Amino acid sequence: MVKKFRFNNPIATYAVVKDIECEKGALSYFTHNNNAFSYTMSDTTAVYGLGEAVRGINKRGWIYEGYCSDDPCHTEDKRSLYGAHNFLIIDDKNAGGDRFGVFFDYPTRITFDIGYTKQNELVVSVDKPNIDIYIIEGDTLRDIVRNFREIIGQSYVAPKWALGFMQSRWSYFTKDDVERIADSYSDADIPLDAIFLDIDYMERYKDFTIHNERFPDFENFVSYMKQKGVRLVPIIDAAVKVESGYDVYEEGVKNNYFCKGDDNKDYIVGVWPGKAVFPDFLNQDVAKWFGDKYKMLTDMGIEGFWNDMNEPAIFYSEKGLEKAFSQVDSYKEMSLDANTYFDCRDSFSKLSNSQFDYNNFYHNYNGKKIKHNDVHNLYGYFMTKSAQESFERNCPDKRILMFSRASYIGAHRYGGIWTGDNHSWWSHILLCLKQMPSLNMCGFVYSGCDMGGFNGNCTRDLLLRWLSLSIFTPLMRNHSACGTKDQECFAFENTSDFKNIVDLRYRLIPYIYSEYMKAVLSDDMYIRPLSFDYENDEIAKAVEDQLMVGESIMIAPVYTQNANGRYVYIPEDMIQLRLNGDSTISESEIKKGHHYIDIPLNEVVFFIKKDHCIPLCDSAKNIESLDYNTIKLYGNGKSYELYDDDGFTKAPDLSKTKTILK
Ligand code: MIG
Repeated sequence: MVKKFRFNNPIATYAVVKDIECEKGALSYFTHNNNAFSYTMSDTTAVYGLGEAVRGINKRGWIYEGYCSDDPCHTEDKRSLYGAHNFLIIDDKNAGGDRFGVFFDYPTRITFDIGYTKQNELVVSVDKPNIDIYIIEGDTLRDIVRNFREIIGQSYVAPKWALGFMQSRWSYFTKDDVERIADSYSDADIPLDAIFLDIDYMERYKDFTIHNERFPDFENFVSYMKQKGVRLVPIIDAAVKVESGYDVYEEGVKNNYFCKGDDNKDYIVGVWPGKAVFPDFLNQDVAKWFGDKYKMLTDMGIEGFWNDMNEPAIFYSEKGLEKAFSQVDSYKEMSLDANTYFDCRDSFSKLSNSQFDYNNFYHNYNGKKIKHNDVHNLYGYFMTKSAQESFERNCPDKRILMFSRASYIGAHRYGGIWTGDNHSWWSHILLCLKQMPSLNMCGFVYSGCDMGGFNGNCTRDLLLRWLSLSIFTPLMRNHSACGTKDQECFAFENTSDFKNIVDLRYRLIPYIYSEYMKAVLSDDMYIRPLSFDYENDEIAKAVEDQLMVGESIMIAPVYTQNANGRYVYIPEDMIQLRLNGDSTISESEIKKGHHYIDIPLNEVVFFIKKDHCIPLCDSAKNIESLDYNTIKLYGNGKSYELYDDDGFTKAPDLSKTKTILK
């Protein structure tokens, strides 16, 4: 069902874990010409996949790049975001055409022109044709995903508490700030499982340090907060501050653990801490060394991390800065014209994340000196791998939460991802909705976006609507940038409306955890486009703003300002569940077809498939306090297959699933 085609001499990525022999014949489906692989689509062909990307669930009509990019403005004109997820499904089966999946395993920039230059041409191109291409077949779209996921290995399993609601901000500066957030949630009676620590918990942005004035006696504070029911999740940045006396820096220098320039000296960049260096995560000794550093925090009771800035993000490099200063110097005495003025201005503004830098430092990968840009997409992936492998060694008895900003397929075995710096825009609720199923195809099941939006100011109505989507994503975290308006649920009027919806998340946990675990353990998708469940339904195929969540639920969130409801396509007779403003739930039948559904701001509506049932329990202050004895089944099915475990076990076992009858 999977065929592997090798072109020339690819650099190993370890994305695929299954041994597959290379085919001798010509590449299936595509024609190949130098650096380009082409496929002709028909008018009805749909193209799915690409994980974290802008635009539709059906990716046709734009040009994308697989190239990890630190880009804080996720508009439609962008070609790449933080992850490079080069898996596509091409589907024209209903019209008698092809249906297959294809994975382009390539560690640096790759371009997917999907009907952008020519409406019916799909052209995938690379700079150097050293590449492995996998063609994945299967009867159904879901089979194709399962067959693909089987070769890339089982997705990371998050601890159960990480399915709770989590609050973040850049930054909660002090321990008092953190405690105030927890207390305000508890005063508003809104459940909460974790609070995130952004870069300011560190001493001058140095990884694996704690700012002692802001967080005195950190270890006690971690356990004090855990007693309150809230876990703390610190950030770790990719770059290490250059500072004599700082152990991480000094050990790295001594052992040659940092990426080098072509002069074989440590390549110096500027990021949060000022001058900094990049641990060479591609080198196994470095990965082990850096991974073991997390132990300082896990020893203090920390059970989760988020890895940031690992595309890697670069503000400037010493070399780049030197160039910029001398360029600007040369403009000093000139009368700047249309060209020179903009060049002068860009000397600095184009310093960040530049090709100049990505081409100027090197890794020691499998014993070879390799230019960063040739393996660019592996950097964040190997950082996450280094962390997760250290947890296996140092915390073998429990699951540690780990999610990353940059990623490549393969990284899904070691952690989840969040979708980075979105905006508090209505259109970004919809963007998140479209990213989720595509990420599931690529193995990133534990994923979510910054609920409420990272950049910009969030309003009450936006957050309420965003919540109604995010209560269904495994990672459910409210996060926002420094300088933005307060975005915690209690920062807005009538917190009871927020409580009502967050409570629903907790009431749904028996279902969400069960479905999440079943998906992960059987290489399946937890969130799917409608077309994956209703393959022969041409209307469902075109729906881009509704999703299937787990085996039994369909959601249709509101994502427009001032709407009181929306049109929903019901692909078969279903049961409509409505969370009312007074936190009661009502059930009613709804027939196949198009319906306008009223959805007031403080209500949530979703749908249960015919002959299916879902379990809901009573809400509680956090995941650990949920009482499954309160489970009731909703829907018109007869039973539900519930998976549950202690939420920490490293050996989750689907055979423990039990049937609960209605
Ligand atoms: O350059 O750590 O995407 O979530 O709050 C910004 C500060 C660096 C980017 C992350 C964001 C985080 C922020 N970081």
